Amino acid sequence: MGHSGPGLPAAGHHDSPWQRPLDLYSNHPASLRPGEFIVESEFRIMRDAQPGTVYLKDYRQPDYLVDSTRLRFELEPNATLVQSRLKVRRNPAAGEGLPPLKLDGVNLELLSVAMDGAPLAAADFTCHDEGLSIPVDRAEFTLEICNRIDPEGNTSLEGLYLSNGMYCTQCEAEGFRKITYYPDRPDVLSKFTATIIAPRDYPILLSNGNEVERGEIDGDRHFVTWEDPFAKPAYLFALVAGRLEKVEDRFTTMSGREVVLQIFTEPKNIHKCAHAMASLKAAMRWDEEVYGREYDLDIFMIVAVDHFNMGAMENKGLNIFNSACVLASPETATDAAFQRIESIVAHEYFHNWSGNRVTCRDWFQLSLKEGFTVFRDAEFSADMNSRAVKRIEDVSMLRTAQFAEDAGPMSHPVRPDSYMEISNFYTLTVYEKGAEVVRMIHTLLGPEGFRRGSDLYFDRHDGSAATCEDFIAAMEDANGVELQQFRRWYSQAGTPILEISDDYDAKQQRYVLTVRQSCPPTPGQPEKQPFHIPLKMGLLGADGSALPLVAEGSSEGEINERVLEITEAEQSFTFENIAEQPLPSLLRGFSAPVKVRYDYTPAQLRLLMRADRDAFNRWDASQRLAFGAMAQLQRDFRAGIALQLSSELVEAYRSVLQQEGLDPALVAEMLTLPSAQTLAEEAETIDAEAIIAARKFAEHTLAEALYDELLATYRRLNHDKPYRPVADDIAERRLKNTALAYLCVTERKDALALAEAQFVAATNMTDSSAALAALVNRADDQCAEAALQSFYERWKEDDQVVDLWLGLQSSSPQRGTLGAVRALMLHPAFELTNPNRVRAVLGTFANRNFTQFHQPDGSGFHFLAAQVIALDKLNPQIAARLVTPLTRWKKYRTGPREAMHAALQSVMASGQLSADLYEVVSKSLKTD
Ligand code: B3K
Ligand code: ZN
Repeated sequence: MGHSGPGLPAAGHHDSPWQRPLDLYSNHPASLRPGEFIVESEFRIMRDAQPGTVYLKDYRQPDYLVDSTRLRFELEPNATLVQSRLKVRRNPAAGEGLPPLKLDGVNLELLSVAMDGAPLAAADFTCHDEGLSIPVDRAEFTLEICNRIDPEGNTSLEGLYLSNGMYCTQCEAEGFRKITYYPDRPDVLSKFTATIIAPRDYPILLSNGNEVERGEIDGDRHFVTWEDPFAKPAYLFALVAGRLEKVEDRFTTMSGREVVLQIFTEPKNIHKCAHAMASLKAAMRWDEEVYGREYDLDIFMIVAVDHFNMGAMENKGLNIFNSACVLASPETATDAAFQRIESIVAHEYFHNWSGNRVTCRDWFQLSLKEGFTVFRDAEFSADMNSRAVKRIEDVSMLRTAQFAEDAGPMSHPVRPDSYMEISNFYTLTVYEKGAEVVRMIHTLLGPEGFRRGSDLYFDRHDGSAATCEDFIAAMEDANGVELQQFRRWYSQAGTPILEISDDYDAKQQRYVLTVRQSCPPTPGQPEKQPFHIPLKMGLLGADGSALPLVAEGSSEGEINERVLEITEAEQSFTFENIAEQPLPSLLRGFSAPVKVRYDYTPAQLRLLMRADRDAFNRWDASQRLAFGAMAQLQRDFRAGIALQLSSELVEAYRSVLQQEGLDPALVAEMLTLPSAQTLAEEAETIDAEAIIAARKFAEHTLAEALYDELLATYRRLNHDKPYRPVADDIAERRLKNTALAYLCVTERKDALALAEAQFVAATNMTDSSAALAALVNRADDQCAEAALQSFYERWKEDDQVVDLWLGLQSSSPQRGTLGAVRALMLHPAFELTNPNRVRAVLGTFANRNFTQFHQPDGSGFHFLAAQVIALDKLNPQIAARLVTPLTRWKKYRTGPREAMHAALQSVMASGQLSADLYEVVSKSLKTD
């Protein structure tokens, strides 16, 4: 029995296009083929030449608002019919007159357009490559559009597409225009209703908000209608249809409302949802406790999909996740995966307030939601796990990858002022540096002040689209402070450098710290104004004790940590009553995203490593010590001098292993040498060969010198505890496996036997994959080969483990040769259309296999270029990301520099590039 409900077809008796079933459309007077519409020549010219640039300074309010959006989908793999009915209204704030209505639309087959029920003829409007322009003669009207799309042919994974037979969407930033014609911009907020019609063998049909109706159609199809009571921009729209199973739980909010929580996956993965569910509940509670934010719908859904361009997406009430960021079981997921899931589930959930309830006015404001939400998820993870270790992980990543981005050709401020393709600006700068900027506000205002500011921000802007400026203004107004200079963090790109010197006057017992700040030029910004920088610091006495700090003229009582506010290009701070020559502990907790230059001696660094009360700075001292030693090794390598590792470093590492009572995860971090990528970022000119030689030598020397201590550590921690992904146990496993990796570097039989034994006995993926990695990274590879094979045989049905298996090989300096990587691409498990596979094989090779990617003949660079060219035809977003390592060519020493440049040029010369790839490559090739 057919069913007729709101917005649903009932056998073709209705005359508005909205309700007309598919077959009637082909006879509709307005159902013309897209080619029959007039094509605006300027758009064609633009597309064939190069993509245009969008500027923040050109922002204008939308001419029209959309009060409600009704959507109706008839799902078919190659011909999905999309009907929309929009209640449109002239935006009174946008000016006089009735300009044409401009709707975005890409790769759509237009079937019909009607205004207030009257079909428009082809001559009544303009249709071009990027959308529609419709003349308007009234201030309010209903617009009905019908178009067709091809989800199966959509490999860009943006818009509506198919992943393993499941329909899903990704609309941020500009994917909704690949679904239907719409004002696809975040400052147009509308109430959405969506009806999904699908064959009955797609039992699960989901969209945002609450389910309001469901029924059968024509015997073999069914429909579900969803209504989202919260107005939202189109980028938060989502649709899912598939053969899925779910796990369900409940959460009672702080005001006592009950919320249903559901996680949907393919049936084979349904046993892997418990951790994501627990993380979700913890995040919901945390946001209530720390920010006073409560969930607002009756249902919250998460869906895991295999083909996804990034980690996850915060669509209102219906988060869509990359499977790798939601599915976990102890047998198949590493500790790192458990922690990643916890933080991404939280991140997407937190967006419900920082992103959805308060959204962004335009995409230049992306950091408004992303920087803030990363800060929120980082604090959540710090509260759930070890705060110091979380901070170390985040800062390592920032220093390695974000600092490199800030110094490269794509460098941009946290709030960019122009872009060609917004997808290229989902960057470490917008996310991670943006989070550091929010953290600095937190440091400057203190937790209570920050909370006052966030409360005001949410109150003021709830239900609307805001700017970074609004965020700072709320922080200022709630606290009666002024952050004028601080705003430069949003507008100036580049990593500031603090050069710090000091002077101690023993007679006066006075200590003076002098700070000079500068910031290197970045594209389009040759000169920078001084930043407002919170510099958290303390002073240590010779025995490591914390010295009391009294600032000149201060009436404060005794404290031993201060936040100095740096605002000038050069500034001095005087401390009185300092009884002995102090050792400064600077930028504690990494209180600002800057580089600190201070001439520490190795002995001073060892004191900081041992005694600083700030755990982050203890680790940072270990890094500085290692940087110094590694820089010396690189110089010696180039000078042809026999390499010798500083005994300071060896002894410092030994003390770390011997010191009692330290958090094992912190010990593991302190024992880990800076990665080749981190060394590359630190270098003035990158000498890949020298970095590889220095790192290898240092690792071997440390492993040999500390063998006994490492072995003792390994034995102490290698116990049979049932697996739990909790901070203390994760910390122990991390140190144990760090020790194992070092032991195996020696290639001693005993060490390899330990790895083999662990590989065989492991009952969790952390220990199993760590043992496999230790084996794979050895020179003699017979045993490694056997281990790899048995691992694959055991796990070949599990996508997440197969990704791990691929990544282990392509990151291996021994086994991940170019030939091996090519072979992995021919493996049946590899798919160029699956971003997780591409990341596991190609991303890992180019970003984490420094040795093989940087082969002196340049073969790695040309290989990457060829893959990028192929990928651009399928998935431009992934192609534009994958090319990143080549964009750093200017920083390399001659030889690799020219080879990387040539590889990049070959990408440019390969034909018509996507806007995504064109932007990255053209900006990188610029020589200014
Ligand atoms: N907001 C999404 C990112 C969308 C990326 C589009 N290219 C995930 C997140 O940051 O939560
Ligand atoms: Zn986000």
